[in-house]
Amino acid sequence: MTEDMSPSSNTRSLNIAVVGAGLGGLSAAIALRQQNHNVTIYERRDFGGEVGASLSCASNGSRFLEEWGVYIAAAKPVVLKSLIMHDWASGEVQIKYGLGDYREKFGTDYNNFHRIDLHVLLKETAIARGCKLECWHQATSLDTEAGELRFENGEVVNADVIICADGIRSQMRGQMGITPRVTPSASCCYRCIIPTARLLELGLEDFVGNDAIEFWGGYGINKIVMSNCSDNGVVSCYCFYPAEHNNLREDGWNISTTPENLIATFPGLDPRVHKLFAHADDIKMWRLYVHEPYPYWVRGRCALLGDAAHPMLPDQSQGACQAIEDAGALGIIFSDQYDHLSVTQRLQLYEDERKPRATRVQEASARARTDLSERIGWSSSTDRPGKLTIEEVCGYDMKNHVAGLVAEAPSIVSVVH
Ligand SMILES: Cc1cc2nc3c(=O)[nH]c(=O)nc-3n(C[C@H](O)[C@H](O)[C@H](O)COP(=O)(O)OP(=O)(O)OC[C@H]3O[C@@H](n4cnc5c(N)ncnc54)[C@H](O)[C@@H]3O)c2cc1C
Ligand SMILES: *[C@@H]1O[C@H](CO)[C@@H](O)[C@H](O)[C@H]1NC(C)=O
Ligand SMILES: *[C@@H]1O[C@H](CO)[C@@H](O)[C@H](O)[C@H]1NC(C)=O
Ligand SMILES: *[C@@H]1O[C@H](CO)[C@@H](O)[C@H](O)[C@H]1NC(C)=O
Ligand SMILES: CC(=O)N[C@H]1CO[C@H](CO)[C@@H](O)[C@@H]1O
Repeated sequence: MTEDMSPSSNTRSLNIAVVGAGLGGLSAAIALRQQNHNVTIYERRDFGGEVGASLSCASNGSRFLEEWGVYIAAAKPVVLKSLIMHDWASGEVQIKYGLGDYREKFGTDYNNFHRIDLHVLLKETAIARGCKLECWHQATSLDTEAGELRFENGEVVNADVIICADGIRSQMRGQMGITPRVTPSASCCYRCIIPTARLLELGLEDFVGNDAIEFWGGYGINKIVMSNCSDNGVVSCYCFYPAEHNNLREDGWNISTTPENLIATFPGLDPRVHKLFAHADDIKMWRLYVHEPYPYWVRGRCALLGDAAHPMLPDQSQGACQAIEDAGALGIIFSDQYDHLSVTQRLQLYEDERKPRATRVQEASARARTDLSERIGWSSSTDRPGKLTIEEVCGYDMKNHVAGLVAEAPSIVSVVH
């Protein structure tokens, strides 16, 4: 496989392999397919293990979904209208921060999805657009220079570009020579869901129909984040508590606990939330880790994307949005406009475009863990210099930024790791 030195032509398509069919990998596949590349997605499993909980998608994630023509309504989002802060013990509403003019200001709705719905939608869209999806292909090794990918099942494939979107525990990252520096977070999380109908049966109508993300706590480790995420009426709760509380060594996506234990984890909390917990479904533990930013994201023909590149704490609700932005950047950079650049140059441009911003959001997510006032959207004011704001996150104009990088930094032409 030779470097792309051919003169620019409008039909030059590349063979692109994407490792991992999570939200990031599927988004990348859709964005690259949109630019007429041939895309194959390799997923280690089938899709049994998807996590049932809410996932909010701010405008600069939703913006790309709209640009790619993803039919967002099919994933039945709830359009968020406000953020509500409750007193921990009494549940009294302390602040209601309206997002009323959000679409006008930022161009799209603030969509709250049930993550399985978004996953199914992206998977179906990718396939309908002509991406190939190969399940039961667990990637095991990578030759970054040759663009060669090997799988546990013995298959070997070559590609012009390999996008490694294999999640927070990425194996491909190690194949690219990166050893993450990871520490367990002092916060751990239980998440659970409950149908709207059951809330009504329980007399918890206060939590119905608010079109809001509702918080209890958030100054210190304890924090409850509740939101309605599906027009079928599924309410999802994220419940953060000190990791030392249950001294669990176990890890994984499928560790359950009982309603009794969930209640006992949060003594003194609003009795209405305890009542909800007592009748919640699918209560699962989610261990959290802090990853320091990696030294680089790109090697040879390979690039990291999504959680594989910048795993972040969930406290800004930006993990999926940042993965979608990564995919958006690939779509721009692998468009005809930049096909005078080689694959290596384009991937370097991707890193230059994305790494500073994703790192900034990653750091702001860590700060927001024990300080709700750092959460974007919670307050859009600039009450602390350097604070990440909703304007910065949602007012980001990536196309101009990429064009600026190309214009101002001819060095991308010569960078080699
Ligand atoms: C409970 C929860 C709540 C969240 N809430 C929000 C939110 O509100 N807003 C938000 O923006 N983000 C949220 N996030 C973060 C967001 O879900 C992630 O940042 C996003 O899903 C990352 O997508 P990804 O595709 O990079 O990784 P993943 O979704 O982890 O996907 C990786 C995929 O790669 C596959 N894979 C792994 N290894 C291999 C291999 N070797 N070969 C082949 N395939 C492989 C996996 O099976 C998986 O399908 C939340 C995350 C969790 C867990
Ligand atoms: C992409 O796929 C089409 C149709 O299968 C094929 O004609 C074309 O050669 C492929 N492009 C590359 C770069 O392999
Ligand atoms: C999760 O665990 C439950 C038992 O607690 C089991 O029935 C289920 O099959 C598991 N799911 C997955 C995807 O492993
Ligand atoms: C969630 O939103 C849907 C549609 O907007 C609505 O029908 C349902 O009652 C809401 N549930 C709650 C708990 O707010
Ligand atoms: C990359 C991207 O979608 N940027 C948009 C973010 O939102 C602002 C405000 O709507 C737009 O102007 C940007 O184009």
